[in-house]
Amino acid sequence: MVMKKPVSKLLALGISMVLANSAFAKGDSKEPTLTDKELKDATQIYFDRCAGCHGMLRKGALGPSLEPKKTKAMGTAALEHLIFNGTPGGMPGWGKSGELTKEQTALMAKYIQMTPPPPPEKSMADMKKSWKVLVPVDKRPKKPEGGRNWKNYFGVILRDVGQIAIVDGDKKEIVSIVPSGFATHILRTSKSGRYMYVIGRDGKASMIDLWMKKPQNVAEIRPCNDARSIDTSKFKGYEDKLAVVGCYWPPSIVVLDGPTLEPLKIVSTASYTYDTGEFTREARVASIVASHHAPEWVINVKETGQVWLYNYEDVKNPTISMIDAERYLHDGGWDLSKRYFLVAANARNKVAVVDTVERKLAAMVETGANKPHPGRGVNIDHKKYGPIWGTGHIGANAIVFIGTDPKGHPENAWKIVKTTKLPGNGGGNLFIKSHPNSKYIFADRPVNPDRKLQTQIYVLDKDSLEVVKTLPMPKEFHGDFDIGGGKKVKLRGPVHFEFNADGSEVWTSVWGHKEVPSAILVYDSNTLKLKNVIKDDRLKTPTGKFNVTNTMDDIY
Ligand code: DHE
Repeated sequence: MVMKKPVSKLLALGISMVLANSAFAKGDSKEPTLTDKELKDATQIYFDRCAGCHGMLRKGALGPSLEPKKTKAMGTAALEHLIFNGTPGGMPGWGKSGELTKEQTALMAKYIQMTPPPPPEKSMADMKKSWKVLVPVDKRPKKPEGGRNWKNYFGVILRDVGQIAIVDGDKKEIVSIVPSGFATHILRTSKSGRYMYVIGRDGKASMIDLWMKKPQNVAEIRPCNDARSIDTSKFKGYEDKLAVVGCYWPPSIVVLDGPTLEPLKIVSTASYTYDTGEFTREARVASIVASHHAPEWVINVKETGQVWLYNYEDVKNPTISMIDAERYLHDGGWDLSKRYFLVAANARNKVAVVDTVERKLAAMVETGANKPHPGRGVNIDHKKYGPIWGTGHIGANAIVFIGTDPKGHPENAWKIVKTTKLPGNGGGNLFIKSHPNSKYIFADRPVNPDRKLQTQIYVLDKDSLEVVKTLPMPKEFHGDFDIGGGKKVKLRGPVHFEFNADGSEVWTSVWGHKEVPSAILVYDSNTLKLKNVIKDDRLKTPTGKFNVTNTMDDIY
């Protein structure tokens, strides 16, 4: 069965290149065999749903390795069960959630017992072919048009339809819907906030000009086949000058011209693991942030466990400081002072702390729980503990708070000051967020297997650091939604939080199904009252939301 997905022509090209390289296309006597059509479908599903956690070469990262020697030993029936139902460790139940049919589940159980094909490479010439300046710099507005408060716009990712909704945060209106890459992952802004940079899972980067009356893409390029991160140069003197894409495949850093996205420099991240010294072809770029202290990006290389401080002053001849940290580096955020970057090393249940002033590893904190997943984490200036940063966990019920002020509060620095349990069992938390103007911290739990726990929002008090309230998803989003052909699906529940520019509201997405329009829930960030439900037929599978002011200034 073919998954009905909007596969871009370029993604399709990447997949067909994978197939052309495939060692198993004709079948191996010890491995299950598939028809050409099945193989094409399975390769696509693997890319869409599995590669992010298990790796293109299936050596594992956030999810375990799926190399054939292991999967063959598990057998088709056990694999089908796992893929359909998920695991308490955070793997989604792809069948249970309605994303994969029984037939697709069976197909994937066979596919992952086969030898992974080598994925395609990408040269500067390939990148240039995909580069388009859609609106030249001199044809763009000279000042903001449209009379709206653009610094309170939200870019909302409509994941499965490959679009971005630009929503006016004051008026709660969609200002425009902009096409993006496949299963778009994150947005970041330029330092001035004017441009929103978008990265799709298919590695397509695009930039939206928010000064336009109806914001639209002004440039696009596809520097990779698979990517998760993008950021811009934010240091004084380099504002809005450069952009950088972190590629999962080919594992690399690609530096782009900020205003046009012209590709300027490619640096491979394939390297040696920091601890065992093994060569790792699939050394993927996870999170990237722009340093506030130097013309540098903090680039986290997942599989090797190294943090690279990438100096972009001389674009053609960059200097890179490699800091040994831990595996597998994933997402993270700044501390309150924006000097220290805290990044999850999710295979080792640790948080690595990088000091961007002294340019070295400041600490390694064991969180004591399975798979820290901070998003950007949360910052609080706590009465008792001083400045602290918090993270949730995918695989355990633990929100952990860590002291981040070695000068003012040395007794708490890089130590866990508090671990908070959410009500009910199991982890499944993906994001937590707060704002200096809110009394609360908000946590989601969309990958907990229990339906009730999955669909609640957890509100923690900033003083006690305890859960003081749970907000259930409004009734209208529960129940089964008909998507045609006799098929019904459930919406997954709230995912990811973002505040408006003054911090008085917190927004969360009802993560749904691409056939079903869903909504954004807007709560008062202090009274916790549901103020608005932004509904629109175009709001399909909303996930991450990025407010211009908070993204420009790294407020969380
Ligand atoms: Fe994400 C951030 C990787 C699945 C929504 N995600 C990140 C970052 C990385 C990453 C490396 C940090 C980027 C940065 O700061 O520069 N995410 C991955 C994966 O590899 C993974 C586990 C599997 C995959 O196949 O992609 C994955 N992520 C998801 C989802 O399933 C989510 C919930 C919905 C979706 O888009 O598919 C999701 N990830 C997000 C969001 C952020 C993010 C909203 C940014 C958080 C923020 O507040 O900044």
